[in-house]
Amino acid sequence: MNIERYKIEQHNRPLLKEHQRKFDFIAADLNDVEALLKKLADFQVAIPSWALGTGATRFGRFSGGGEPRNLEEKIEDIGLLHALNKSSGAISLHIPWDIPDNASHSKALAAQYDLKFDAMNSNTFQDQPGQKLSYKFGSMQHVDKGVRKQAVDHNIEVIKHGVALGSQSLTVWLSDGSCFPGQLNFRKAFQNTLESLQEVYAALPEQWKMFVEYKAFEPNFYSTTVGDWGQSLLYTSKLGSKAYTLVDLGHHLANTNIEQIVALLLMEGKLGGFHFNDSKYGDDDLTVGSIKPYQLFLIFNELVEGMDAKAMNHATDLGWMIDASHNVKDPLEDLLQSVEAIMITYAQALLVDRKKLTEAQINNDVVTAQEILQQAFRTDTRALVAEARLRSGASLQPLTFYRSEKIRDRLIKERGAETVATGL
Ligand SMILES: [Mn+2]
Repeated sequence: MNIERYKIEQHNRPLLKEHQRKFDFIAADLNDVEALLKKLADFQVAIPSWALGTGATRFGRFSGGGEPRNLEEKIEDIGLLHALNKSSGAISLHIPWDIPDNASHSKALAAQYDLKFDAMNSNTFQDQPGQKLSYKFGSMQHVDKGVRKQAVDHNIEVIKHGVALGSQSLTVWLSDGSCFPGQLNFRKAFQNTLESLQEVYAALPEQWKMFVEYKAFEPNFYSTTVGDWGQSLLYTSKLGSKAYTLVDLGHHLANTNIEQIVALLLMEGKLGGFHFNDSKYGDDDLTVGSIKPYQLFLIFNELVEGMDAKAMNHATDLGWMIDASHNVKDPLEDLLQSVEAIMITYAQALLVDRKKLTEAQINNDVVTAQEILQQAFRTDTRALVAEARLRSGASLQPLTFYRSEKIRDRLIKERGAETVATGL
């Protein structure tokens, strides 16, 4: 479904006056509002192909209808989001759920919607129909060399699909681990995994990056072979300069200080990418910013500080992606909310008075340090984000537009009420 530009302009028109008032109010307090707006406009968050359908728990799945039936429709859905917010200009594919029939066709379709192919994601956490060997007891860690080879070959295959689409990174998330004490020899599991990752690493094209994502638990509940940022950093350090650690917000134990992890990985030049979501208990995959917005702000604060310290480009030097699942919301509405939450928080982090914060830190002025952070966090940056969107030709209120245009109803009409997107 295409969203015509004039429709967006038509929708924006009656909202302009109110928006201008709010924007002028916040802009009056800012030093270089143009530079800030440019950073916001440049910042793009990749949408994963598996977030476009209604996800599920092991208890059930309640589809909302109109889900994309194939890769083309997934690209269309992300194109739709991008037309509304101009901040979702990338798609992250999962193999084998999204094997393109015709890569050049998919690439051309994505380009039509101004979308790039972000990181490719491999899958050795499930057995696929017809697969020779099982991943029941792990993939890259497996005691059987044949299983490890199958997992390596799959990842190399994923790289090939990525090359054809113009992607430049591979994300490896392994569910490898053990459910019971004694099941694994930890050292051997690590060494097998490292050896497997090295074989994949050797197949990376020149410009490519490899992201090693960690997760504390689930589906294994006793040990995970890439279980935390220390283990991921160990692998990526041994692998080489094209290997980076990927942080998924939901993959930590409760109350982990993720912002500190981010700061240190950036310091080491080993933070590669980010998966956004939110959670209350574990890997809940809830809408970004819906549960712990202050934590998200503190993380963004470290991201901005750490990237600026290394003169990194905020928009392009790290891979930004949403990794979420939707049980009760329309996935597209949820993704609009998630992207909005990311942009609002990024804008807040850009407002932190770094000079004053450094002074406060040097003077051990704990109260002032807290005041500075919370001053930025409590600033309503929505008008800044909306202004950046407006200037990029997007909607002032993407969610309102989505609803008033009855986009889900139109998708159901077009695709049917019973469609189920591939994925989890
Ligand atoms: Mn993830």
